Amino acid sequence: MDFSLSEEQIMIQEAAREFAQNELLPGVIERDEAQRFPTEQVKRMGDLGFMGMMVDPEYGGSGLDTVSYALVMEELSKVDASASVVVSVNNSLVCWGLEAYGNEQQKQKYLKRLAMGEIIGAFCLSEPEAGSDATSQKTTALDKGDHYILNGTKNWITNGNSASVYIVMAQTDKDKGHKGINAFLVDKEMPGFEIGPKENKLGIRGSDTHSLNFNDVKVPKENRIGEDGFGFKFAMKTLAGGRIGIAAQALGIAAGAYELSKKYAKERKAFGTEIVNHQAIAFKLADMHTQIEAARFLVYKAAWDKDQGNNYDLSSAMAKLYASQVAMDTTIEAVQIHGGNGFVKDYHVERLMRDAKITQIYEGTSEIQKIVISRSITRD
Ligand code: COS
Repeated sequence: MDFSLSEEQIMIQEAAREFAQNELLPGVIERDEAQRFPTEQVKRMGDLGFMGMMVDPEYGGSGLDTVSYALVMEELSKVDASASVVVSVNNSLVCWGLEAYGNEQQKQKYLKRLAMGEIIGAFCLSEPEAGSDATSQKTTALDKGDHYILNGTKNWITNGNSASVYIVMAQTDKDKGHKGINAFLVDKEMPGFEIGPKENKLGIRGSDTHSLNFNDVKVPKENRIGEDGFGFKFAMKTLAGGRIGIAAQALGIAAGAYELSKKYAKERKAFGTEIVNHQAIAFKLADMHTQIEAARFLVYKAAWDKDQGNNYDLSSAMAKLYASQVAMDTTIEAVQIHGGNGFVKDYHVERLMRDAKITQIYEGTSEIQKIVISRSITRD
């Protein structure tokens, strides 16, 4: 067993840390307040190779492993989870799904530009009545020979307006249940495709989350991913990898809040000494550090499983379940350690606390992760 990172992984981790400090930190509070998408920062992350980290260089990607991707997600999320979710969706849900299951023509047309960060993508599974219950897709895709006609609504779509290409799951044959679902590549310009209102959110306010409407959108058959009826499996396989990205995001949020708290505790004085000298504070830091380290091992193990070609449904679900709980617990304690200062925007921890909550909800709620875990461990 070897817990050390390779030289290349350490270099990538440092590059992400530096970028987060120098280019994400300035303006992060204002972007959160104004719900402003980090357009310039996303462009820079494309230049740094963060938008298509695991994609083969043949398709414009960085050709890196999943552990490197998790390290980058962790570092970015310590500072700005609104920017890191853009990275996560583009890498795990869009680029990975397309590279793994798209055909050559689709990869040439979409993957290269996505992986280089020239355009960004969105993944559209959730609906007003199909969040956790993802097989209940109401969006329809009627087969019309050489094309499909899409109708319906998608909800809570990350990169909702900033994306150029959307992977959309829709029901083609209702009688076949989940085996009648397909996944499609939909261009923003396709007639009948409408971006709905932007959501006003508790956290990750810099990311743009929208509902989407499809009104008789004509999608050529060549834009279907995989065989007829592969859409639900496609979504599940893709989400399993996505959960590693979100688990790493949760880990980063927790680690960011912990680092700020440790620094603050060494500076802030109360009762004649730095507050770190009071056990009430020091023990909180001890718990945070221990829980973060445990979350880190689960996240890296899930990433490693994926890199080894092992099944990672279980490890990614455990990593997301645990890391998101640690993110929530740690950020609440971080606000407590900061006291009155923790409750105001300038100290960052209240934002990290708000951002932590979504990691227990998107890409499968904690309750869904428990379904995946319990089914997996009781299968035999
Ligand atoms: N990989 C491949 N196939 C998978 C899979 C996975 N990780 N998970 C499920 N499937 C397959 C099953 O094998 C089944 O196919 P078969 O009938 O051919 O065996 C099919 O998908 C349906 O699975 P299941 O019967 O388990 O469906 P359920 O309705 O019970 O739901 C859960 C399964 C709950 C796991 C699924 O609906 C889910 O993950 N929901 C959450 C969705 C989500 O993350 N939403 C967030 C949207 S993105 S922000």
